[in-house]
Amino acid sequence: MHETSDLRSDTVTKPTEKMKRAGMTAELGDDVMRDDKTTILLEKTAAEITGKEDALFVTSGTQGNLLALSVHSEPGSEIIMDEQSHTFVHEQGGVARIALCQPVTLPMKRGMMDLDRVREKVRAEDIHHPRTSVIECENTHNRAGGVPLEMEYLKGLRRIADECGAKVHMDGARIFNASVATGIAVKEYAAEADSVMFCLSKGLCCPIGSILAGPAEFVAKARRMRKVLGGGMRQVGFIAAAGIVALEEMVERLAEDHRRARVLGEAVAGMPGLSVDLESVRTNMVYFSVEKGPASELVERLAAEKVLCFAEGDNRQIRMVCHKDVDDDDIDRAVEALKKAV
Ligand code: TLP
Repeated sequence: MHETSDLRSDTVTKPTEKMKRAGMTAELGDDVMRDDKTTILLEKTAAEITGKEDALFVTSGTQGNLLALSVHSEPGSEIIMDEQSHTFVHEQGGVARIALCQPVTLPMKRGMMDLDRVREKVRAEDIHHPRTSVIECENTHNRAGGVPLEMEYLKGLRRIADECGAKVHMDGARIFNASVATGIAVKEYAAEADSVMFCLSKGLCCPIGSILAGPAEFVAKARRMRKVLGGGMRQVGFIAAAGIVALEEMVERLAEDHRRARVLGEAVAGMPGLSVDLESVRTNMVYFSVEKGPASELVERLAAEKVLCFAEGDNRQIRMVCHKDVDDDDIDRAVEALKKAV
């Protein structure tokens, strides 16, 4: 039994022994000089998996999204994204601050914006208007409960972007969760976007790092910009080695996290005082609403029972995330703690 049941995020996952060994024995070089063979292999593998020409190892998902949105845009242009997206809510306004773009936001349902409204937001060419440079989507969509996006939606975004000459960027922080849940290949999802970012440091359990994949010219520009952001790393094969292990060995097991999230979601559904939309429990997350009192108070009572999680949104919701370091006993403990604490 774990000392605590840590359901705060899949970012808390610890690297496996094999990942640590891989780092210790990796072939290393200066990656800014492109001498690090391990990083080059990780990037090549990631490009193949996403079906893109090239890929770049970046320090974090936030950095990957920022690079993509900066490279695809011009200062003063607009980026369409949903108002619950990680980029809009959790990335400190990096698109405004560093990419010098204005975000245009729309509501979402199950992680998807209404396509007619997206089309309405695209700017007509006019000397007074900013241009629409990028449309962003998030797959799986975190604040929608970790739901995978529908292919029809992605194809719709692609069509709109093509009509107006904009790019599509996919924040695929958890694209492997989407793929494992739906059976749709990562490559197939990524084919609808110009660029895709995915995280190695979440459910795939790496200690650090994300990937940004896209056309070779785009990746070359992102590599340059990564340097100016201080993200040019040297013997980074030390951590890239864990990424190779993750892509080889940690993807299929995500199904276990999804199964546990389902068990947890169904237990929560039967509890008075809590409500959960079970249709949104498709991958490794369970978001549920607390009918009485601020969710943060329930979070504190759960912590006293050694169950860790976060209050979300307007402090009415709680998020619990399943991952490699959460087992069946942790789920049982979370259910019992909830029964006691609600
Ligand atoms: N999400 C974290 C927190 O920042 C909220 C989490 O615990 O879920 N895109 C998506 C969809 C994400 O959920 C996250 C991280 C990121 C991007 C950013 O990744 P990092 O943390 O590597 O910058």
